[in-house]
Amino acid sequence: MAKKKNKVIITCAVTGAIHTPTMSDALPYTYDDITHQALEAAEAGASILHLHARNQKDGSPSVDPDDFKPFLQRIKQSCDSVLNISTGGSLTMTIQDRIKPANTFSPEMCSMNMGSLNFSFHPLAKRYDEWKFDWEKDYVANSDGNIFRNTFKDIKEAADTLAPHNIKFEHECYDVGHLYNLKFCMDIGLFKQPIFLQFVLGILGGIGAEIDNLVFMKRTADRLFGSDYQWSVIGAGAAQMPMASTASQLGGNVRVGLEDSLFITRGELAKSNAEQVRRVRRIIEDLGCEVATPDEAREMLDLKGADRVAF
Ligand code: KMH
Ligand code: ZN
Repeated sequence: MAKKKNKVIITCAVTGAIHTPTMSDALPYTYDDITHQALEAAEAGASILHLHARNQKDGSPSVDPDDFKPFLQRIKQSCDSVLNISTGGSLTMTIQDRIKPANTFSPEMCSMNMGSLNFSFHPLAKRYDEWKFDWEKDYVANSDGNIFRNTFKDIKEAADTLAPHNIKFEHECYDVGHLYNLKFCMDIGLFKQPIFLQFVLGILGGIGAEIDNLVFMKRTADRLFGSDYQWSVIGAGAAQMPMASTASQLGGNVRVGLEDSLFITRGELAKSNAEQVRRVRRIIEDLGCEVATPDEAREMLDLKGADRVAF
């Protein structure tokens, strides 16, 4: 998997399952808004769109394929970006439900979470006195009791179920141990090179968003996987732009989007996903790199092609 010199792939994760509608009016949850914001992000330079679905009426996370279909088709018809379907769902869902959308739509890419962890955002609950929807407060406040479950058995079930689709996995690694989990899974034949790693830094329960930790993850991956892999970074919350800037200078790719940070700068909510994409693009270009087009991303990640999806 060749890294094109100086080319950086921007992934935009449009809505996710961490944040809730009360936290930002910009967080999309209707089919229309997810479509609109995904297309704007693509236009701004996101060559990969990482997509979750939500319930239309109240914005709660959904893994119902019927909640993906309307926006997958519309986004595909109107832009060339690679569509990446989450298999993360939300923290309380089973792996069987979480993989249904990818198994139904056979996208070019989907996420693959490489280990279990405490995954909490309960401190956010204190910031709000009133909530737009009934489900939000408990969802956020009770996340201190959540384990994001991705056992070896879960990973094998996801890998075996999705194997016929030739999907490129975004291997989400929230700590160094997850890289060893991935290596083990490769050794038993679940995943093959060339792989695409997403280092996730700054989730409460995972490794902290510090440059030392990013370098540690990268050096560990170099030892485990050699040179035939691509990597990208998510810095959660306030770490989003600092981690992205650093990654672009270390030869990596970047992920932004309202899934992982609602802000454009400290204390200021982003108006849209596209605003974050434009900001990171400007940083990347100012630092002397170029943003990869969707076709360049397809070549860099060795993807099957947009004509081989099922939507
Ligand atoms: N929001 C990320 C830290 C997934 O979609 O599979 C986790 C995530 C999981 O993106
Ligand atoms: Zn996600």
